Amino acid sequence: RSHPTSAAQTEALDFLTLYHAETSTPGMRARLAEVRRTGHMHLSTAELTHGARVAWRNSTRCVGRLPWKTLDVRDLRHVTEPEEVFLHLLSHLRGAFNGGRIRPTMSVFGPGVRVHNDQLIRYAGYRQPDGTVIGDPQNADLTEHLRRLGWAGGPGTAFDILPLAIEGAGRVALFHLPPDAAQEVVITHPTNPELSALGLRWHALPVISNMTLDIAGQTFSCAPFNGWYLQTEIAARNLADEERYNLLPAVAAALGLDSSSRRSLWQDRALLELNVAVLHAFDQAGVRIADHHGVTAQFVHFEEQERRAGRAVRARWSWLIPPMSPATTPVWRRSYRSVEERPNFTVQTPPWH
Ligand code: HEM
Ligand code: NRG
Repeated sequence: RSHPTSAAQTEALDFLTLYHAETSTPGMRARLAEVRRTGHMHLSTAELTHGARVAWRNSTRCVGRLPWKTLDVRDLRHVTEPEEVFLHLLSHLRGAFNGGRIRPTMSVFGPGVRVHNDQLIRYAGYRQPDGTVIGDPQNADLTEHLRRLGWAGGPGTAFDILPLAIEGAGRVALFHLPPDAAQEVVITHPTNPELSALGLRWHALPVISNMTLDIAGQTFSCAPFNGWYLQTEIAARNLADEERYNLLPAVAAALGLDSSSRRSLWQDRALLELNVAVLHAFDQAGVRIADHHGVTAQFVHFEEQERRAGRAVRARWSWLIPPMSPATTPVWRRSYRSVEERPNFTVQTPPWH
């Protein structure tokens, strides 16, 4: 006989229906009956894999969703000890980097596991007595949290890679990334040696590690994932924002621009050349990176593909438009409904809150 259906069970049955319909896997009736009869469900690796891909497909803030079916999912739900988690994160980083031919990858760990860092590769932000920050100001709270957990601090450059705080089996432990796992690209400009001499760099992989994956009513608190960067993320925000690296004045000086009048548009010129430099440097290094014209054109293809599959595309327009020249991209003239569907990801509250 069947148990009464709870909200969690409805989620489970809905997901199994979607899984069998979208993957043409036989045996749906038996699987649904089994879950109804036993009242719980263990996701198979195939179900977990499809669920993770659909979570990416449903990510309303992601403009890079066209290749959602190619996500490589590593089923590590049996792994809960921090030392073991770390070793698997190293193999994730190496396999995803893949010599620069980046592979979208996700690792799903067992219950109770959590990474305190919001991304696997992040730069320290050291608060100074005068209120300024050396490094990435966005990571100042994380940096202080890691210090409280026992980290002695790094050499003090603007680009010190932070250790990882991994929680699992009821403990928190710190781990240091070897250079080959935390690949970086030195930012050079194709024609301006002064800009190249600024000593800028960025990490090759964005590996988001502070989002909970929700599939079929089950949550996975450690499921770090990566694709490749879009150059505006690095050049128009991380290096340019006043409350991040705030480098537009230094870039303008390197370009010899007159920054005494805002109406010379020196900020816009500096921004443009910094974006040119990031694309040039990643291309030279053979590390995959998207540009905002290509990725938005791909997003339009994604919309067409989804329409052909009979699905509605949900999106947040304000996240899809790039932070430079947005009106030159096809997304500018389109509009979207921002409904959150499941499977999906949700942001965790930082452990120091
Ligand atoms: C957000 C691009 C792969 C899930 C974003 C954003 C960009 C982007 C530009 C906005 C980030 C921001 O404004 O801070 C890309 C590109 C990818 C890619 C070029 C290359 C393959 C992925 C993958 C996943 C994913 C593999 C998950 C499996 C998300 C999510 C967000 C997001 C959940 C929202 C993050 C947040 O709330 O901070 N993506 N993405 N993306 N992407 Fe993607
Ligand atoms: N803006 C953030 C990264 C957010 C996600 N972006 C991606 N995701 N490209 C930054 O570090 O600049 N991805 O999975 O590829």
